[in-house]
Amino acid sequence: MSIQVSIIVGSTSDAEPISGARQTLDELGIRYEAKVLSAHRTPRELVAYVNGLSDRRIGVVIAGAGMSAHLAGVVAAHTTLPVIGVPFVSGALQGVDALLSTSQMPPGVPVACMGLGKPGAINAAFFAARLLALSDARVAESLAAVLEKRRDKVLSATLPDLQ
Ligand code: RP5
Repeated sequence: MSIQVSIIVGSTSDAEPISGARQTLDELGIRYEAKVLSAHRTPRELVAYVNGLSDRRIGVVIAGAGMSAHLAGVVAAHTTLPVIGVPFVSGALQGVDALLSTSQMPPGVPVACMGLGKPGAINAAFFAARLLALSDARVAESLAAVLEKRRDKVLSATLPDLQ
């Protein structure tokens, strides 16, 4: 099974929130590689890595960053692969800055912006699975199985007794 998703984060300090995407891709049986590359601190290395992605048959990029968060936008500017951006909570503005810069891309350079932090990272993995499932029956089956498990969990849940 080949690597289908590239995950890029701007810093090692993003390890906790992006773990949501990694765990979910593991659960879905989708192989990925994870890189730390920054739009600001390692711009040349980021672009060199992104330029090599489509030749490697990688289908989707998940890019997560906090603060002014130009990562997903810069990735989208250098590839025509679908790019899913995840804004992380950090710094004085607690993610509002990252949310706005990830979502407000100019026309022609789309980034699919998820919600903030770990829940957004989990949804990034599910969104990547939906994209891959369009042309990969194995991913479609595994996505359906994971969603069915989650459905069963909700249906078998009960509220705790009142104290
Ligand atoms: C962004 O700035 C990173 O993605 C991270 O979320 C934030 C802070 O980075 P560090 O200063 O912790 O490396 O580029």
